Amino acid sequence: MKIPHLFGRVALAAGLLLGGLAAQATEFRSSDIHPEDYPTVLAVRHMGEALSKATGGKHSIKVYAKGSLGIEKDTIEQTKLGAIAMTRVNVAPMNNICPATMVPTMPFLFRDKEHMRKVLDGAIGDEILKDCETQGFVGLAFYDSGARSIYTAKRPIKTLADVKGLKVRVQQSDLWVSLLEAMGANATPMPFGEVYTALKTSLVDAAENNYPSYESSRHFEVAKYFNKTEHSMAPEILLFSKRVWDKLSADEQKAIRTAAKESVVYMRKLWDEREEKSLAIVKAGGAEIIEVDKAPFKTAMKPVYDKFLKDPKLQDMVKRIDAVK
Ligand code: GTR
Repeated sequence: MKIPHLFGRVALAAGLLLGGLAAQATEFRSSDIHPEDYPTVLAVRHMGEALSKATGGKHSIKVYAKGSLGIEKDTIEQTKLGAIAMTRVNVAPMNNICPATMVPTMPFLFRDKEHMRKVLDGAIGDEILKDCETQGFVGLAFYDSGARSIYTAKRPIKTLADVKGLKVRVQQSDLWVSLLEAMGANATPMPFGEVYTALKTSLVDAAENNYPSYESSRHFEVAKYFNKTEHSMAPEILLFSKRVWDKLSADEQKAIRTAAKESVVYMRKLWDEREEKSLAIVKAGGAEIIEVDKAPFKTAMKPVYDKFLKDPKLQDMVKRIDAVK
């Protein structure tokens, strides 16, 4: 083939670069329950921009924030069906679907934020993401979700005995129900969007979350004792529909994976800033931050490990996570 002038050559090069990409331009829909300024929403937007750049404007992502596409359980289902391309959820509602996601949910598993990031960035993180594939999801990345602590409406928690009999809202996951039951609580699963009213009307006595969610949801207005149990660092997960994925070319898939991984770096910066900012906001709003002796809580978690990590592969994963220095 004869290429007459420079413009032709450049066009050909660009064509080869995008050669694998499907002819159809697509705006992938992605869901999130959090508001527009939440780190997860901003990170997926950032990913969309990177994807758009990498594909010469052909592919982009539109983030539907504030739960406009539904609660996490439903958006997971819609993603599986291919009705929406992507969803950003916590690993918790994936626990019943994809067993490996139970591992990073486990109580007191990660020593700290650095340990968690190192594990999830490495081969173990990839194994967990891959485990979701058999269930119709391509796991693209994990995002930070900090440490979750129990916040209470009427009285603080200082010891494990203080949790006994408390009605605590949990995420929609069997593991989460057991986790709070093992602390002696009465666990009540419900979608995140219902928690404010549930706390306000005393349908529940408590809930548990990280600082940014405690702040952005205004839960601190109705449950002012933030008791630092820091019982789980269950991360966020970014899932792509396998149905949609399988229709894409290898180049497109690569562009999506790369943009997702890049967004993790961006997200972590936003997350660290937001944790600090949220803490300041809730304190100014009257929240009391309470130190808790965590040792008895840790001991109480043994039945949760016994019940949910029966599979030797998952037990081995926990050991490998412990060994990551
Ligand atoms: C938040 C998380 C959400 C959701 C929520 C909840 O920290 O970002 O995806 O899991 O907690 O408690 O339902």
